[in-house]
Amino acid sequence: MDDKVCTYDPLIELMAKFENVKAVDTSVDPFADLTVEDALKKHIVDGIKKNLEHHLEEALTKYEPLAVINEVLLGGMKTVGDLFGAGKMQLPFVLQSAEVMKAAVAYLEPKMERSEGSEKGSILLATVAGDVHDIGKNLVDIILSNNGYRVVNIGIKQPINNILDKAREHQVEVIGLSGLLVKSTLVMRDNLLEMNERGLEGYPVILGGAALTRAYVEEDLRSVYRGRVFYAQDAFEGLRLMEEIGTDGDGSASGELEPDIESRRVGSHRVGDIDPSLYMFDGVKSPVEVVRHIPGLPFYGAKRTVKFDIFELYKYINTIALWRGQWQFRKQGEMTNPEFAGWLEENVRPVFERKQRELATVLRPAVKWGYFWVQSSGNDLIVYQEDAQTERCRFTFPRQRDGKRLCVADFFRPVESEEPDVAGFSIVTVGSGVSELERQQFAAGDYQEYLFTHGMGVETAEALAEFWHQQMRHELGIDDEEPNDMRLLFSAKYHGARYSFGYPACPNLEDQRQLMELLQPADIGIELSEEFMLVPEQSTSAIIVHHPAAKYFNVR
Ligand code: B1M
Repeated sequence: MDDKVCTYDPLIELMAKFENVKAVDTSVDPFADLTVEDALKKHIVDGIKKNLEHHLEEALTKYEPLAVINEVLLGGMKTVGDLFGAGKMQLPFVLQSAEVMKAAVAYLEPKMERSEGSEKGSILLATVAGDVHDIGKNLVDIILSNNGYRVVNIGIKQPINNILDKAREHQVEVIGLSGLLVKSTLVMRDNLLEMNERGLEGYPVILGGAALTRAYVEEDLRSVYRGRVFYAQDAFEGLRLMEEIGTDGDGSASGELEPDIESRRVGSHRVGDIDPSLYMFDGVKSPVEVVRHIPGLPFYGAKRTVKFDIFELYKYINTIALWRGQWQFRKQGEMTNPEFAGWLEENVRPVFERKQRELATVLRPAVKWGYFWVQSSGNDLIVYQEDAQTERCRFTFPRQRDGKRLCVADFFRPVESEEPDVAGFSIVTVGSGVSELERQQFAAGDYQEYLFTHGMGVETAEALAEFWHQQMRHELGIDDEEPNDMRLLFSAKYHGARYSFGYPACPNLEDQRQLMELLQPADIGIELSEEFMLVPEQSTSAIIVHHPAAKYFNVR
């Protein structure tokens, strides 16, 4: 090609480059022409900290500091709540508004008279005994404390004695309990019984967390507790309930009155129990065929690795789970699906890329994994010593009562076959640094970053488990069905399956103890708490099953 000839129009090329760049006129003050009240509301609703103090000072020439909070700023937070409720505002932006609210209150507080109580009400928040889940309760804290409530957040794994002591010490009006584990639903029930016992039913109680159902709380638990007990599906329902309790409303979603305790049924919505009869083998197995070709044992016992290219791992992050699940970016208004996908790419991918860089040295991926000789017997999986004969430990899995009557044990050769089978186990962590950073960001009031960091920790742990499961399929030689699309990988469209203890096909969390014995993960810094939770928090474990028919299923 003659390099003196220009084959394109430089002006058109230049214009194309700037096609999507919007000109921002930085000389325009977004607060110009607004009254001070509207300016402050705009700070809150749009999450803008710049010039906040200037507008607060201006407001202080007109109002007492407490009135600035109650009459102006909280109005802004109310708009935020309404927008969120109407699906017009995303959680990360709600948190940004809460950050501005916190900064404004911190600025005004020293200027208030000591006697000026600015609280609309007060609540103690705790995650119940045995449960380590923090973020749900902390989101409730952020929303309530930045909407004028005094929140005493006493943290995770809280026994009822401590909850009640702290409630009395801090003179709170309401007790809020959170928990994500199935067991926590029973702990909450026990806590309510204990409160009855001690004659403390004067405390209204709000319960939240993924393992609960509205029916369990509003029917079963209401029949147990002599006081008032409410279910909050999310932080904003918690806020609404606090408002209703404060005005002496009954707080129930349906507006019904205090339940007639005697007439309530108990038991139909119990979510905490695992029926022991599901673990008993009645001789009827599922129609899963005995697998003919068993993979060779790659090695017997456990190995560790800490060598990872973190940016390679990031490729295994399920962006749907992170962006929509953890970060809670939701479709706004009339957006079509393709428009939303485009919006996410434009607005959320840059955050994702920034967090990848920021957390590259904070996340410390480490894996322990191994292979063992096994055989099944009824609902049991027997794990053998290296001689493939001496029993080392045994897992008992539940069996579906109806339908296919599936049970994890059926995916392995039975003792009668006289040939040993192979099972894999894995345990992965991204370390404790990310949880430490989260705690700092939460304490500093960097709420949006807190949510982003937490989500990255969670989904990198999950990505590591997914990535390592793929390595194990290679190692086992069962990589004949590897999907060429990440979305199919995330839907488990491959040969075999990865079951985590505590999930529906193997719900017994206590089985973590035997897995720990097999893998000995102390050398990658993982320990098991008394309540069978993994420490560090962002860790996950699994049994790896090579049977081609192994897929996820529920046992009820
Ligand atoms: Co796992 N996990 N996990 N996990 N995990 C759950 C909790 C589980 C319920 C999933 C399931 O079975 N479907 C299950 C527990 C079941 C059980 O008890 N048997 C489970 C399990 C089993 C496990 C492991 C044991 C699996 C294993 O490795 N063998 C393991 C344990 C980890 C450990 O011990 N450290 C594990 C690991 C993990 C990951 C690391 C991969 C990851 C992160 C965990 C973490 O954050 N520490 C993870 C995830 C992401 C989940 C699910 C899918 C999502 C949790 C979450 O981040 N929610 C979860 C299933 C689920 O919740 N659907 C599950 C987002 C959070 C903001 O919501 O806390 O619910 P949430 O709070 C909400 C509302 O609930 C409400 O408002 C909040 C904000 O809107 N709310 C309140 C909460 N408290 C409230 C209080 C109120 C009012 C509202 O007033 C007082």
